[in-house]
Amino acid sequence: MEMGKSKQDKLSVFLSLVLRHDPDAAGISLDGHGWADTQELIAGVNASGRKLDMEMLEEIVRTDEKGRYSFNEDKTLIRANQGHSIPVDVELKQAVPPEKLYHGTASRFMDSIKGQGLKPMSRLYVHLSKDYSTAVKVGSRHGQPMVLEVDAGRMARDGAVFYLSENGVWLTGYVKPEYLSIAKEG
Ligand code: HQG
Repeated sequence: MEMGKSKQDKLSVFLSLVLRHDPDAAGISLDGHGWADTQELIAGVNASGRKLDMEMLEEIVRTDEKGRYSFNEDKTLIRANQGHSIPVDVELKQAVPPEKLYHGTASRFMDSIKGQGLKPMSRLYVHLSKDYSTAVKVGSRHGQPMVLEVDAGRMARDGAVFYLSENGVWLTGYVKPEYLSIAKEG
């Protein structure tokens, strides 16, 4: 069945909620690695009053603009690749970061960030992007965007651990203020 783009976006927002933050919203649970049973998820989404079948779900996983979701090999399980607030281990791969990474935030958070550094807030990790333009988009979700440059290379040499998610988001536990500066546009 063909899905309109906006219908697909709405479903994807709900899937993000269920697979990252609140599986109970679809009456399901996730295992320790963040996996949901695909058929249970489909049934749960339908029971919540939304329409979803396997074909639609496959289309969402295949075409999601950020590659947010993955199936296991035989598609019996599905999970979000990153972004969780509930404590699951999605088997993130540790990786050596580039010298500079970027974090998009809103100007109203800047004073607090300057004082406290970047904290994961409600999520498991601080989310970082490899390019400035992605960070602008992330920041715009919260208000007047502000982009911070993170001295990731130096952080890593100082012992910080970084992960690269399946969909290309860089993650780390916390960024001290000493590694942060205001990014120059580019
Ligand atoms: C801010 C989206 C005050 C932080 C995006 C951010 C991303 C502080 C907000 C992913 C702070 C948390 C994650 C401090 C951090 N004081 N504010 N000390 N430390 N903050 O949504 O990074 O579309 O949890 O700057 O593309 O905005 O969902 O994190 O503004 O990859 O797939 O606290 O979500 O992806 O906000 O976004 P969030 P985020 P999806």
